[in-house]
Amino acid sequence: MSEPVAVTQGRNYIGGRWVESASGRMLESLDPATGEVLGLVPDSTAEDVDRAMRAGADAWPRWRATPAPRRAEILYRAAELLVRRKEDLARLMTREMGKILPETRGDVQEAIDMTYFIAGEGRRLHGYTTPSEMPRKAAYCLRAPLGVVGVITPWNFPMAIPSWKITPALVCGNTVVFKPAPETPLVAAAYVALLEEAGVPQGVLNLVTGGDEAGAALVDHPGVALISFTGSTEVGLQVAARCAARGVRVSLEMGGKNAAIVLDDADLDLVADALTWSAFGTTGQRCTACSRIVVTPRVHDAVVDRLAGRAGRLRVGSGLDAQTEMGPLVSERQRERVERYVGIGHREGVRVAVGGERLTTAGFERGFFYAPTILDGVRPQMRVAQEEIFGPVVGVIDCTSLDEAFEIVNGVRYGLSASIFTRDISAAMRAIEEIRTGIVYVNHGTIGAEVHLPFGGTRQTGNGHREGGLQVLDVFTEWKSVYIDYSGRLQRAQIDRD
Ligand code: UN1
Repeated sequence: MSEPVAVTQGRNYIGGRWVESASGRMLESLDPATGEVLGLVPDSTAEDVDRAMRAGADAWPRWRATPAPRRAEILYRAAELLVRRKEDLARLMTREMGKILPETRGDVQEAIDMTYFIAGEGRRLHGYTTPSEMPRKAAYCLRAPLGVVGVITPWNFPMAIPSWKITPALVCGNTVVFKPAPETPLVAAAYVALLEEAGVPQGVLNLVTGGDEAGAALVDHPGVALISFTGSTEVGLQVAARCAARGVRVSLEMGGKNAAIVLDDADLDLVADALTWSAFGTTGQRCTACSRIVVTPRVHDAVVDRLAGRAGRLRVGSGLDAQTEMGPLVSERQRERVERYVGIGHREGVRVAVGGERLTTAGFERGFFYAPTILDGVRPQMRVAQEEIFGPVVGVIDCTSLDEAFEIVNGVRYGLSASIFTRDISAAMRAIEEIRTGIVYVNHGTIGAEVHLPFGGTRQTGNGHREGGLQVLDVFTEWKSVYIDYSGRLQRAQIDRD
């Protein structure tokens, strides 16, 4: 038996205490499979955010002075607690977010992987030494923390994505104010409670739940050193503009419109497995989800038939049921968005190969279910081929050459992930070269990034930063270059050359 999850409902966590919102206003957290209310959490205001920011600022000097290997010890303990509580956390996550249990276990596992990986940085955090151009002068550079950082996360990976941001922020010596998505505050609270139990000192990590008001107050707070944001491109660009106006650093992970190319020589059984998972895993609510399949005419019908067969047979239902293969959308709002896009597709002249409707059969009445949907006859410039839908909808687009396929894949404003299915090594190598996304897969779908490689995208998927990998350290630290002159005289760089 695993231990019970220490979920703290209905409170913010500020300065080491679980406290009410100053306003007393609350938000509901719903189970998307049943519509049932799971909890009430503070709908925080600017005042709550300000308290959390002050707590973070007060805690910073001590945390910054704590040696990084000691900071990392707390993270190792957190990883061990995550391992022990994995099943309970996954169940809570399935209830609050809707995705099926194997996937919520994967989400917790991703947090475990990230926490172990980044805790290792406590004994590395490498800078480098390098010769100076002058004699008797030492030169090296090191990483310095930023201060109090603001972390704003989405609901689709309620534990993995917070861990991608919070664990590197902490190991690097920053303090954190964490504002999770309003759809998944209970998982966020459970995660923060676990970090508290692991020994994160008071004020080093603060949680404020809420919606737009809390998010805006964090972005606009004069004390915030960095905003690390994952969410929609629309909101992310506003965050970036507000931060730019004050010269605040910002790291953005935003939308995707990920494509898979299927060539004539592809293994079509593998394609069916991989793309069913990529398009309908997490009910299509991944920023890496496959939402365009670019096919050659010879395999077009075979790909559509196989995928439509698989999609039509997917068992849709509560994520807690072991038989279920696809859960609900996270909210009625997301379901309406999917419906709107399928309507747009109809007007643009696509053919619905399978799905294209809400599921309202017995047992589905109150949940936010939608059928796995394949749109055929999609053309590259259609809105359904250009805009992120974030649901279980994938469009099939024809191409007649490899170059045209690359043009289609690259012809969107996003650049997160892409894949190619082929046995031809030259075609695969050309895809790696020509596709302008942050992640490229060969003979694999578009989802499934691992924590120790950089994660992020080009163009409007991001702003050049990467999470995961060692690259994430560049988000949460500032480089400091150090020169120590022990010659005992003035040596002018670039001028005194003899
Ligand atoms: C996201 O959808 O925001 O590569 C993250 C993947 C997962 C992470 C997705 N490891 O699909």
